[in-house]
Amino acid sequence: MSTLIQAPKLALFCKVVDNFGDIGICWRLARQLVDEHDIDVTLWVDDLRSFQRICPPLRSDAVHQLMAGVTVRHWRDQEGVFTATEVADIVIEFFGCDLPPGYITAMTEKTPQPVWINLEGLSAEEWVEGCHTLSSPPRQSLLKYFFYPGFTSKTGGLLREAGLAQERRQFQSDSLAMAAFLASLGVTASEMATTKVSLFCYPQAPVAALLDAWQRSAHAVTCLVPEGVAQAAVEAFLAAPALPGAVKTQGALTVRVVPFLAQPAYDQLLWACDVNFVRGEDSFVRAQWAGRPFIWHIYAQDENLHHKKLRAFLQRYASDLASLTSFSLHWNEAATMGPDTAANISAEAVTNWPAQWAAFQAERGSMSRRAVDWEQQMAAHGDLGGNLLQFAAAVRRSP
Ligand code: TRH
Repeated sequence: MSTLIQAPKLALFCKVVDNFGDIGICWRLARQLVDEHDIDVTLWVDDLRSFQRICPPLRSDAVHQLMAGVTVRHWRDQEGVFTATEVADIVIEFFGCDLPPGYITAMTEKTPQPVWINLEGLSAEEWVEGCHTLSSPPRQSLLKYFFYPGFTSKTGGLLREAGLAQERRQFQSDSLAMAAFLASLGVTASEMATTKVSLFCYPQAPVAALLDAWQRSAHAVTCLVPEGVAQAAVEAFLAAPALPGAVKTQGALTVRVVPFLAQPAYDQLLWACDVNFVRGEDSFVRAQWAGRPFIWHIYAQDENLHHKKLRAFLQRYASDLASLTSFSLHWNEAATMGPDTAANISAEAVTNWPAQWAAFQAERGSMSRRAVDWEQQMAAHGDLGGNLLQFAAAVRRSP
């Protein structure tokens, strides 16, 4: 329980731009604030169907529901009149989503005024440190603060539950539990003995070329892919619909489609696999808590801005891991023409994927050691939820 703030109310506003990361992050943060800090959290979210994919017990037709101690409100429009008493003590807008104007007006009427925070996206770039906790000019007498997750002590840190490392270590040291989990996804005993890879990426990833390389790999690979991920390439390999349970072995590769999992089970998938392909923001961070080598498919931005972000992360994480850097750059089609060029040509056309995979496999031991060091290094910065509450408490105390 936080000693800095006495059970405050916190409202978290989430607009789902696309996919699952927006709600994935907000849901994780909301639960942690309830579980570990005893905060009274209301999560406003505009897309309950996407939410339900990562949290199956959620009702997608409920305007108002309680889930895991979090009040979930369906944020249907920008209309609505709110009173000051309905306004939370801490108001978080995720990724700069526009709060309902009526809510902002009510925020101005509340005494003391709430702490208003814009929770930003994750980046390893250096400028983040300079912008973290800055405020914008007052709007209707309210200041809004920008809070940046990040990888250094001058940022807000990363989302990480207090008991996570222990839970993961326990799971990974219990071979029966891991085998039971994999078996529940249909993984056979012989597949368990192979290099198990989970695959989560955007549709443009060069999956077909990698599947081809794995077929020719010296060691057997089992690729576990949640339903709906890399669908075109997976269906081409399977020559069948990519539905849960679909499986095919060709050469050294078995591809097995697993259900799209609830968020906690997805963590277990990352813990149970030897290598994880992740994407976006939340699965990318979860892979960092899995203690396993991982490859990040970054969310694409205009003018290849994401290549800069990818390089910034690799610089921090993998400066001494050549094969990880090379594989990651090729996977993101960022390898060919040097930094920041718009004229990037398709990496799929030029990448020698069998050689990339062989080099990656050879360096896996160093990557696993790096994963352990990195986790400790990141833990020293605290965690995003705790840091956010400390910051809010400091703002409330300031004159
Ligand atoms: O789904 P993402 O691509 O999400 C986002 C959004 O696109 C967002 O707009 C963008 O800003 C952000 O990426 C960078 O990837 P992400 O962030 O990894 O979120 C996926 C969530 O889905 C994460 O919480 C894990 C969860 N998940 C499951 O719960 N079960 C599964 O089977 C899988 C594959 C993922």
